[in-house]
Amino acid sequence: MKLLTSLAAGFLVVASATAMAENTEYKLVIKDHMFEPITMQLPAGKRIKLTIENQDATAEEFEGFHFPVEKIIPGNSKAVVWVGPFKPGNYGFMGEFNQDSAKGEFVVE
Ligand SMILES: [Cu+2]
Repeated sequence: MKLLTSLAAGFLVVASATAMAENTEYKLVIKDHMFEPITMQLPAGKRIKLTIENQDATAEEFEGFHFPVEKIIPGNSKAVVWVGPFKPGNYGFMGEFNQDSAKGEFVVE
């Protein structure tokens, strides 16, 4: 009986963590000095946990044009930044070390 109870509790914890992840966690990849995806849909009014995975060998700096985030991500590593809450609209960002190719946009609805 005790075992069943703790299994059920464990399941509930996992289930709520998954629901939370779907709501607020997003991932951007940097590859060949470009962002994937280039356009990312985000919900308005929420803090967004954004994991940026730099698959290139060289460092990149993630920077928002109209939101105050600047983060250097070394080559072949990941970093987490928090963005928002945003009002609906479009918010461009770039990789400052490769500005010609590394461009993207959040589309917030
Ligand atoms: Cu910068």
